[in-house]
Amino acid sequence: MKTQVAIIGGGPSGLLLSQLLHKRGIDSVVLERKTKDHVLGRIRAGVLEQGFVQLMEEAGCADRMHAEGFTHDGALISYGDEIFRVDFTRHTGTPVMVYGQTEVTRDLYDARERAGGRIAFNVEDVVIHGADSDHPHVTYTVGGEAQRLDCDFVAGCDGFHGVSRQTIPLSVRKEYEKVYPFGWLGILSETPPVNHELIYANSSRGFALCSMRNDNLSRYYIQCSLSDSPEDWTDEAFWEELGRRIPQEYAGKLVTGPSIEKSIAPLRSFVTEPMRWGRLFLCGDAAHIVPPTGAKGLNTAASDIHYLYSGLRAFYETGSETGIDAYSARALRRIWKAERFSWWFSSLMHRYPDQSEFDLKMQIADLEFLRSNEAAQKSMAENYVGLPY
Ligand code: RFL
Ligand code: PHB
Repeated sequence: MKTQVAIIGGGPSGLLLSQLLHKRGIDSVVLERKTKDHVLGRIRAGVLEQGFVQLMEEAGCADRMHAEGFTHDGALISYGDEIFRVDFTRHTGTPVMVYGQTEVTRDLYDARERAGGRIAFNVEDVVIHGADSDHPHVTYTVGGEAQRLDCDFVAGCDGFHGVSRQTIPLSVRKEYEKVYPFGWLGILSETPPVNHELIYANSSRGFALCSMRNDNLSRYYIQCSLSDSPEDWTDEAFWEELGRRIPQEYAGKLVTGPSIEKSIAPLRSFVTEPMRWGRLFLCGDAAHIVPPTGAKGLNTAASDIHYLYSGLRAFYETGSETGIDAYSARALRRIWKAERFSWWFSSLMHRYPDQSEFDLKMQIADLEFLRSNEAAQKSMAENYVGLPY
């Protein structure tokens, strides 16, 4: 088989790139290790930046998002007995969009299928060959049968555990990592959200987040120990703990119900450099991870796709390699800022097992400053709604 761009990974990064390229007449093939249902079963991101929304518009996939998604102008932050609101729209002129990653991915799959896009599911043993040559190719198996895909470029959109990053030799690749000493236990429940905006809570019992997908679908998280497993937490225990961590006026309004999904995510900051090796480009979680506190994971994946798509478009339309040559540096400049914001917001909101009394005072002082200072809120709002591409 032959294509212009071989895309490893059929998550949101790979599908968005494939659809954007298609709109410009550039052919791609997506290779996905799992089934479509498996990809759609992952409950992940919920908050999308305006830049992401615009890319979905450009991809021709934003109609349902605009009809069913929710525009949020701000979010609440609580600590101790204090609660305050950061108004994103007042500070930046830009709201965020609350629309689940599952729905984004479904819309992208629908668009690729309508356009007759080639997506292979259940692919195994993916190997990228000749990434540092002008004629790379990818080999893989489907149902035990060996396949070969010849291409001009390879986009590694295969997430943190994929093969693309590992293809870049260790002599070229440098990795930066911070692992946090706690995880997030998340549940999805068919209950009305406790508030119409998100609540990020720093309590003496640990972090909690009240989020949502729609008027009758709530997403809640609590900081948990890394040794916990979802089975350790009954729904009752989860609701009780959540109620203890959020301000009383909201705890009293919590509508509880059975969870329809329950999972634990570890928290990690991770960046690999460079994001390009020859004709292989890394995008999204394949290249970088942020702790979910700032809602930046999928959004940084989207900015990578924007830079790569622009570079590939220029290459195919004019022959210019300037965009693809600049890809890694441009993407990383924005990623490190999102890494900083996610690290800062995580540090601000969680209780650390080894936190000294001094550390705690610093955290409270930082929260006090944010609560009372317009410039600090503006800075937070600018980062939360997304820095410019
Ligand atoms: P994905 O989604 O991991 O997709 C990669 C795809 O590649 C496939 N794959 C392979 N395919 C072929 N061959 C191989 N060898 C392969 N290896 C892997 C996988 O099966 C998969 O389908 O990466 P992508 O596309 O880069 O997307 C990244 C996002 O999924 C991720 O950054 C976000 O979900 C992070 N995230 C959030 N991001 C936000 O912007 N806003 C949020 O509100 C937000 N909340 C979250 C989050 C992530 C969370 N978890 C569980 C980590 C909340 C949580 C709890
Ligand atoms: C979510 O709704 O899943 C969500 C929202 C905000 C975050 C992280 C996750 O910071």
